[in-house]
Amino acid sequence: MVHTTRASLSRRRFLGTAALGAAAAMGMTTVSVRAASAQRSEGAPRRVPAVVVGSGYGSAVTALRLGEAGVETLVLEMGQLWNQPGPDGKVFSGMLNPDRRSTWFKDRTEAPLASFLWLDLANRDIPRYAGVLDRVHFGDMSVYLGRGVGGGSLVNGAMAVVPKRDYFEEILPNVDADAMYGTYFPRARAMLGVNEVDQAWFEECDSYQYARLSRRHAQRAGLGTAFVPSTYDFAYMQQEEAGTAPRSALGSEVIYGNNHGKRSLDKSYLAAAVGTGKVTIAPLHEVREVERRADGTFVLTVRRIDPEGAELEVFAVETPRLFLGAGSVGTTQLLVRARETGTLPGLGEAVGQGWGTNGNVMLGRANHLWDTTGSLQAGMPALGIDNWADPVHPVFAEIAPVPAGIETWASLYLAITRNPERGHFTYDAATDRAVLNWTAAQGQPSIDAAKALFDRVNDANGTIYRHDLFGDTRAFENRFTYHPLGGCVLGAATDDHGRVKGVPGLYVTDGSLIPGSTGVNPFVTITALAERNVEDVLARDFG
Ligand code: FAE
Repeated sequence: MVHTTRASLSRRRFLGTAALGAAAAMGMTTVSVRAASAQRSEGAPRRVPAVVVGSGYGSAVTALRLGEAGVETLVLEMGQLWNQPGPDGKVFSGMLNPDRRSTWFKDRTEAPLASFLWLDLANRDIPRYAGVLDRVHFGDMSVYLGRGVGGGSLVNGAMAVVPKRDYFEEILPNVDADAMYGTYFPRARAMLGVNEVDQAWFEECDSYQYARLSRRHAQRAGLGTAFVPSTYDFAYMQQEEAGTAPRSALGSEVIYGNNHGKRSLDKSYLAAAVGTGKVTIAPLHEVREVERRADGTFVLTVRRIDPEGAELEVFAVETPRLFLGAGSVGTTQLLVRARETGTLPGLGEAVGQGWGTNGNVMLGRANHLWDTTGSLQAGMPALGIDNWADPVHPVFAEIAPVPAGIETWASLYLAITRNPERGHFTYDAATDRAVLNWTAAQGQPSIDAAKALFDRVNDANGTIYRHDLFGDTRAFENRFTYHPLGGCVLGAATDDHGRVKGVPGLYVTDGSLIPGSTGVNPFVTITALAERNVEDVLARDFG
């Protein structure tokens, strides 16, 4: 691998950040260091040495390392480049009054907290637009996804957690854990800009009163909590609370993007990738189809749209090396469709298998009137209830905010549970689309685990569940996941470094490699695994 010094990396980031900014201001269709200064509008190159599909965690790592190795790389991303202010002077719209920027081509927003006191207060009718958050529906399960240059990093809660080593070894037994914990997790954390909350400030600030309350309630039940590192800049958050910087995490901004404070991938890996001078990012370019010719060249059918959704062109890109980083859903859908329609005939049956929700289940508890959470709530969680050691129902529950701007007397949690159920993708010829097969019953183990934990918390505090938050009367919401994982599992659909079995030159780099579960929030694992895999691929396949 190319050795990266701190100085060369920050120069690359500087160049790349400048290019990303210039591209947005000039309305360019592709972003690279050279294009940014020279061309106003240029179609994507038609034949390139390497293509990366998507620009989330796996893709961003891959693009940077390919660029550093001198490989001309084109990143095709279906979402927008998010750094152009709207009429209100902001890039993203907030959660309290979302507009079209919030949501990927829908008529109404689809917030995870569907109701409050059974009233739909969070959602708005909006014009269809290439907004930043998507909710993809498949029968009993829907999946939240980030859309844009930076993928999930644009919309996520920034919780940057390294999985427990013994669980990591269990889910990915063929991966050398010494190398992961000694080299790749630290590398990923450094590159992502992971930082820790100042604990003295945490104990006294207004914005984490809700987390301290949940910790107290957990402790009464004999449960421990753990601080959670973040890619949100906690020093910036302190300035927000002090009133010396514009509010973002403290201004009810999370799932529709943060206007400040978030170290999303466009500010870290992707800026550095563009700064190598070898990587071009093409936003609003969706890969519709992947085909492999007899000579081994991949031919991609690419559709370019404008932010309102009008089709501008459909064209082909050719490449001998194709890296799929379209996320667990995107990558798996592309591959299952390609296998079933015969465009990638070498693909095996393991493609489309081993998909899971990371055991996600959301729930709220109703607090006593004297136990206030506070109206100012940091949108980025900093604490979790860690009961993963429980032999029957392991749970890691993030203490989530309710950033409503008013006192709600609700404590909210996103529980990550150890759910052994797995879904799979099949091809639906009628809609020409690969679809996820997952039933409501498969979510029950997650509910059982979360209930076991939070019954204890409620019993110890004389509290009850909230039944008004999810659009009906249910207490546990597991009809969606934030953490889709699997579909092209490492060591099954691919070799042990993400090379797709049966299709030379094709690689998977994203969350679809992880078999359905990480036991913690997944992006650090996805990033570290991509670092490990691309190092091996560059060493062996790019000789
Ligand atoms: P991902 O980041 O999803 O990127 C895939 C990219 O590919 C996207 O930009 C797509 O638009 C693009 N794409 C898809 N299909 C195509 C196509 N055909 N052509 C071109 N482009 C395409 O993939 N994880 C944590 O660790 N901590 C958290 O606090 C956390 N909070 C979350 C909160 C929310 C609301 C959500 C939605 C997710 C959260 N996650 C969190 C999950 C995390 O963001 C997710 O695991 C990663 O983003 C997945 O990374 P991938 O590289 O797999």
